[in-house]
Amino acid sequence: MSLNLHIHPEVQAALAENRAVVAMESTLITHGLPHPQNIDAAVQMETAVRQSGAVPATIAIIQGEICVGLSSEQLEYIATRPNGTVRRCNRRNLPLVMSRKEDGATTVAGTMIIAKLAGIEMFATGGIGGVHRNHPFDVSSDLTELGRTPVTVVSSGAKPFLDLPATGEVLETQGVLTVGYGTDDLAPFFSQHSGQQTDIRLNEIDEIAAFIRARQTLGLQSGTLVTVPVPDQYRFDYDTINQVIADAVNAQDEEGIRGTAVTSWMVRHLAQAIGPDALYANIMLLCNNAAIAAQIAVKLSESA
Ligand code: PSU
Ligand code: MN
Repeated sequence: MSLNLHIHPEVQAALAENRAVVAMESTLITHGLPHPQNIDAAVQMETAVRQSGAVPATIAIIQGEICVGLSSEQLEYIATRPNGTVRRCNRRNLPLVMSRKEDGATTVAGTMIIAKLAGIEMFATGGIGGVHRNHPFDVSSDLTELGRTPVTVVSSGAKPFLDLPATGEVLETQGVLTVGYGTDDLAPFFSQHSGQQTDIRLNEIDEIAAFIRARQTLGLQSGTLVTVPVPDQYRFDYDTINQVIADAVNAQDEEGIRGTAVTSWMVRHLAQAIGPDALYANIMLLCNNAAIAAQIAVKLSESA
């Protein structure tokens, strides 16, 4: 069986001409955001990528076929599947979704694998997975994927209900440089500061692109994490949000939510606890991250 990536013609043309492309994940669409805001968010992210001069490539598995860059019909399809019918895909179950011809949404880990196969360096999302609070052995495969797949993920750090110091330690072990774009902090999703430092603060897109080039030149198989704080006007007060999250983590433990169910449960729970502003901030930070990933992709394509 040879690999057949369905690369959207616009993405294919951009890659062939060495123009900037930005990959995006689909778990965000199927599991991270409610309908119909999930479609709006995906479209707005694609628009943000275009406005910064790059071509968007949202990645999903449709009936077992790997799609890199979705048509609006394909986006609508994946965004409207009934709950529980789309499998979240990372390294371990991507082949399963292909062999069973299922629909699959790629997590950060799954999207990185496919972006690499398609030749895409830059990838924009909201928050990566990490180490769960109180469950130090529940470590998202996003972190190990960053250690073994050379793709740059631009995100607002890790999802807010995770253990950020432990997440930083695992990334260090995995050989992943964490970059704060215009900040010293590993971004904590909804707020500006986390108290958890990145490895390096870089204020210029040029500097980030130069680092990625050097990593590529060395042929390293590890990726890079660029964290971007939520734009000022949408951020939440750090103490307030932390209290909401701490309560949510307790509720999760009390209800016995474990393992792969945690992320989806938390996202729903926090949306309820924080209210509509959380969803709005989430979409705004997604678009901001998409624009920054596109700017880096443009720089990289100029220096290629
Ligand atoms: N952000 C959200 N909702 C999500 C995710 C992120 O608001 O569902 C997804 C991302 O795709 C991320 C994944 O890669 O959760 C991590 O899940 P886990 O902890 O199960 O590895
Ligand atoms: Mn997990």
